Amino acid sequence: MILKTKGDQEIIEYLLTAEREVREVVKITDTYPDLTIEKAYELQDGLLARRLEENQTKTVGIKLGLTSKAKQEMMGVNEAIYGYLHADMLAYEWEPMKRSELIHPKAEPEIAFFLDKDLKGENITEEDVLAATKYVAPALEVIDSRYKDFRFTLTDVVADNCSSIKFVIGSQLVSPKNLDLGNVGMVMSKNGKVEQTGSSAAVLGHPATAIAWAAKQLSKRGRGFKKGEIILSGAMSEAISFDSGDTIVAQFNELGSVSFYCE
Ligand code: OOG
Repeated sequence: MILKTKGDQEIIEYLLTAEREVREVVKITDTYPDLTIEKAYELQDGLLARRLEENQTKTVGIKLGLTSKAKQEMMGVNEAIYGYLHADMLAYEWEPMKRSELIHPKAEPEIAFFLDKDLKGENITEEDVLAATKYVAPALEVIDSRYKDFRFTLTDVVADNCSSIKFVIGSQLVSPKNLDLGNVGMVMSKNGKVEQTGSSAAVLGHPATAIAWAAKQLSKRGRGFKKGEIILSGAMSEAISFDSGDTIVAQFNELGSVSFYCE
């Protein structure tokens, strides 16, 4: 599907239809090469509103993306991004993920933060982030860019809600006070074979630094993180592709593991 020059609402429908029909589409900057990052976040908001309405769901948190050098290099960009998590993206370890609902999925290992305080303002520090965090947990994010061959520019991916589609949280919740969050090792395997290793240090040096960065970005738009929200702090390694029949496991030091099976 190729986008002809159209208004914002048509761009939003174009991306929503790609997701709904489970098919990849030509990236929007092929039609709108001058799309700015501000405009891309506006489109993301528009898409969010439509998706919440269409799926009768609600926002449960925020995901950060491109927070690691590995991911930035993989995508040829040098900036982090954020998007929204909806309740219907939450998947469970015990429930097979349906390959038929996904275009070309990839899994990313991340640390999830559960907030028990609001976090808002342009001067939020790493300490503020940790003080507002009740628990952290191991997580796998499934990304499924709506764009052909998973290729896009920064503005394309922001408009597409940062490729989000699903996320799985492991069962072990740990207080951030009880571990060195800046140095959590991780091994991700597919069907028992190690595919990626990484560290939370890859996430802008420390995942709380990435969240403080996002708090600043959100505050520019009069927003912030809210008590009760889940934050996915960004991939700790490169993403891996998976297909039906695959089991993905990410094992984290001190945080335990998280896994899913794709049917
Ligand atoms: C963009 C989203 C990347 C992360 O944690 O780096 C992301 C993509 O690679 O499709 O979620």
